[in-house]
Amino acid sequence: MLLSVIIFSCKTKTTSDKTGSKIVKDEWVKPEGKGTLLLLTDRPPNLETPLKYFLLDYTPNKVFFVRWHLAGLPTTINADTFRLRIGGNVAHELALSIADLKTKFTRYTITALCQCAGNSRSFFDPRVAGGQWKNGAMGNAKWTGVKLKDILLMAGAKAGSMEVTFNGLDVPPMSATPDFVKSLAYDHAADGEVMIAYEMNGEALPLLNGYPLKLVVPGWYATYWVGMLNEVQVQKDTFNGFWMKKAYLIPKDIPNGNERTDSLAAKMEPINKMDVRSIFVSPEPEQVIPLSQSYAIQGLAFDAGDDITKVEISVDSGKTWMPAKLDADLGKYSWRRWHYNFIPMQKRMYHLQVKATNAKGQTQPVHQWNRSGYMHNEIETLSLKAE
Ligand SMILES: Nc1nc2c(c(=O)[nH]1)N[C@H]1C(S)=C(S)[C@@H](COP(=O)(O)O)O[C@H]1N2
Ligand SMILES: [Mo]
Repeated sequence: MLLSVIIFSCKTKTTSDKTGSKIVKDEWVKPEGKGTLLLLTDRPPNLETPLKYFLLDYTPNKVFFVRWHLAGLPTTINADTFRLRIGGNVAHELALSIADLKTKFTRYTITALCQCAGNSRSFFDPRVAGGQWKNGAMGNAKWTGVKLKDILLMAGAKAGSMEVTFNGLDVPPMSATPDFVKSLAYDHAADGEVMIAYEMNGEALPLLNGYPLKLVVPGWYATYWVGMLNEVQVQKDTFNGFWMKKAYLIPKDIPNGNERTDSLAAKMEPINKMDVRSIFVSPEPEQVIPLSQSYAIQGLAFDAGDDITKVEISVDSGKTWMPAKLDADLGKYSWRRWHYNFIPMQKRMYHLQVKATNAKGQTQPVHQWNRSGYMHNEIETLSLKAE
């Protein structure tokens, strides 16, 4: 299997609006084995899913977003010689082939949303450095593979182990950048939900999404979903790697990871569960909708798996809220589609807002910000013209 990111439009197209200010147009790419995606960076590949695909329950593999930190990605992976190695604080080290995973363990499938911690970073005010994602750094899929718990059992993970670490085949291009290694608390890793997927949506994973194996951590931000996973180490003690202790930190114990530009949080902790969010998917901003007719506004709501109970729409800047209809429930770790039949009665601009609430009563803030641009979940506004 070969990897090559072919950019068919790599010029940044700029035009000017009436005021003369520069408008940067989207750039598109079609890497080998994938569909057309929005380009953020090509080395390493960081590619965003176009919003229109979020009208589907599951995000097709071909247009599933792509996010890598290190430019050293293997361009070929031999499925026959590939081994997943399990070691560290275990009774028996294992080297499992893909065939071993498929035949020696119980097959397990779960639907779960994979959302980058930095999804929607471009909407932070003030702006935050990092990948300027819109809402497309996420996707919903059916993941099939093996429960990590079953693998830890076969390896005879020793009692009292503190954590489990995960490493993939990608390597730093320069020795200055630390290798991408993530960790989970041992009890979390062995909870029977965390799994190693060899299929997404019933097919092998695309190379750019972590072929042949990806760790799936339902409800947690995608930074933990280590792709091209080839090494699992059971750790006796706490793991102190760069990607756990220096990167991917959020303000500690503060709802929605919120902090203020003029008083940054004093204590930080590793990012973990996804916060509650809802977004608009259709129509797209500034679209014209017909007057005095019912128009279906559609979107998505999701959280860490605590059950979205309510999605509400406001057309008066949040003074009053009306319930949207929740569509099919695809599982607690899935996103939930919703729709709202909107009948605009006046010829004017409407500013719709959407807000989700979960079974724990957690909901979305009016304003949210943090220094790293993570967990974006402030209430979204969609401006539409009725005529
Ligand atoms: N090996 C490896 N796994 C990784 C990463 C990485 O850089 N290397 N990035 C993580 C991050 S931050 C995200 S958002 C998801 C993205 O998964 P995708 O590329 O399949 O969309 O992969 C995660 N797993
Ligand atoms: Mo991410």
